[in-house]
Amino acid sequence: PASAAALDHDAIVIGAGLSGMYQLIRLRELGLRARVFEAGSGVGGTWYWNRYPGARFDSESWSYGYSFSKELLQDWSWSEHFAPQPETLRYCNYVADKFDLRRDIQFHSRVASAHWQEGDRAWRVTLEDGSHHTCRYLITGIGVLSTPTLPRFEGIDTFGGQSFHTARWPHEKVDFAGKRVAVIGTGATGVQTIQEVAKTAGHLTVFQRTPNWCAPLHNRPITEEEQQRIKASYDEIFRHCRETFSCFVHTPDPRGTFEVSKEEREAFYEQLYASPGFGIWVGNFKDMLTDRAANREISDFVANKIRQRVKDPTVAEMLIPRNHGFGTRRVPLETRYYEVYNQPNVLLVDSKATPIQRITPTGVQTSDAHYEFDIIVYATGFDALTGAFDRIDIRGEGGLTLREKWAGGAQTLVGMLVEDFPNLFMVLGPHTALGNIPRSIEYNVEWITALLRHMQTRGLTRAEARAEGVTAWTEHVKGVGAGLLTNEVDSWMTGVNSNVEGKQTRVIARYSGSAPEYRAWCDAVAAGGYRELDLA
Ligand code: NA7
Repeated sequence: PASAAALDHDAIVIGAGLSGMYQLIRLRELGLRARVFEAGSGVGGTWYWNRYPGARFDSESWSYGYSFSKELLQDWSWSEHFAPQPETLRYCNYVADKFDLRRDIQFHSRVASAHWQEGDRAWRVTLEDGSHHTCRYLITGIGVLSTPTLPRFEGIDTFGGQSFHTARWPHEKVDFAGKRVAVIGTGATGVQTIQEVAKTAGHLTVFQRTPNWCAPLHNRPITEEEQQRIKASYDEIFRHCRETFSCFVHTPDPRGTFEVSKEEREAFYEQLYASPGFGIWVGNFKDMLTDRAANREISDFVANKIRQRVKDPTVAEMLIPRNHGFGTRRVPLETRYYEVYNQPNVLLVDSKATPIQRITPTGVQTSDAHYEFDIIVYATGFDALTGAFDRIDIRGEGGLTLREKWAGGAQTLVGMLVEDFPNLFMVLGPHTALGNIPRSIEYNVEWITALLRHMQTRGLTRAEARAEGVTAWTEHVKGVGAGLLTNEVDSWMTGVNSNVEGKQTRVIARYSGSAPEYRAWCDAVAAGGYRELDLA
């Protein structure tokens, strides 16, 4: 192998979002020379790119920030229970400054390829500008929802007005006042965008292909007294998050839906509907996402809420999902979203009944009408989970590409390593536990760091997942997803994206077990001395 001195860096990290920034901090602690390559002009990842109007947390702010530094936790004060994107981006910049991260981050640097050189035991990383950089370890922090996808509409490039994908929003403010605006897409992003744009747009047309089950966010400012309480209880907050299913502050109710009377059930649903955050999704009766009849109960409850909130009964029915139950897709959290459809300047178009046929120089042509617009917003989502990996030419042993390796579905060891791709470590790779993302990121980074430390102390420089380890892990991932209604529905969580070649059918795209279960597996690998890996 090449000596460390012969390599440009000990480690290269791709991405300066929450994953990359924290990984950099930990690599420095190991005394490794690390370089972070970031495509954007600043840190923040998701919070750097997603500048669309209304972008904000659906996780409680005080459960979302990094937990690794007590000082940081005391220094930083979130202003709202669910902070808006500009504040989160400020937070990311604050972290970068506080830990002096920028000197190891190279911005405007998109990684084009990464090729493993077995002889050197090194990765050769090439940026889009053609420059090459070698390193022993390659760590990806490229996100699970970071590769935006546009619809494959004919004429999409011919539109004469302004058009934006929500995740490629300009840094300058976009003015909607008096404009005729289209929003295409009604996922979590579309919902946040629509409720904000509707405040100022001259006229707003929403193109909805599939309605989603939304629930109230109930955001509000954090009072001074709450701030003090939050800062005094961070240890407890994060301990609690570690124990919950998906690291949110909410815990499922231990009761089954039909163990309680109809009246009690209704009262519980009402209470959840009136409470902030994801409680109604991840703090509901324990069988909500596994028992069809239980799922029907909560779906009927939310459907009635929509009927109460939307004045025009026809529009209300259009907004109620028919083909999937409540919570089986990501639940968009909203603030007066349904009331938007009571505004005289807002029109809801059913894009399933009357599909968009093409984009014209002046607007949108559907199967039955032409709509004229000044601005088109594409809230059409991402090539999720594997999309960011597919955009980089990653080649492991013998020149095998990661795309080829994963052609039949992603296969990993604990979502962080891939057989035939030595010294490649993925923070939030496919099949890692997701949920409240920074909690998952911190765990992944710490696990990878512990592995590197283990190798360092033994003079080892090569780590590769073993086939048996990958098989056992993949079987586990398949097993934990069985019986979950979420996995019977098309969404990014099941690997479906109508705009991406080869992503038309459902696969086991993500880990759907609990975070504690996930960590137990990973911890066992470490405690057992990494027997699922070949270390040399
Ligand atoms: P999502 O949840 O994937 O939503 C994308 C939306 O765009 C969804 O309503 C899609 O309808 C719609 N869409 C996508 N392509 C088209 C075309 N070609 N025509 C019409 N409508 C289309 O992405 P988000 O950005 O909202 O959220 C992603 C995650 O980011 C979210 O879960 C959060 O955790 C953060 P469809 O439902 O496919 O019929």
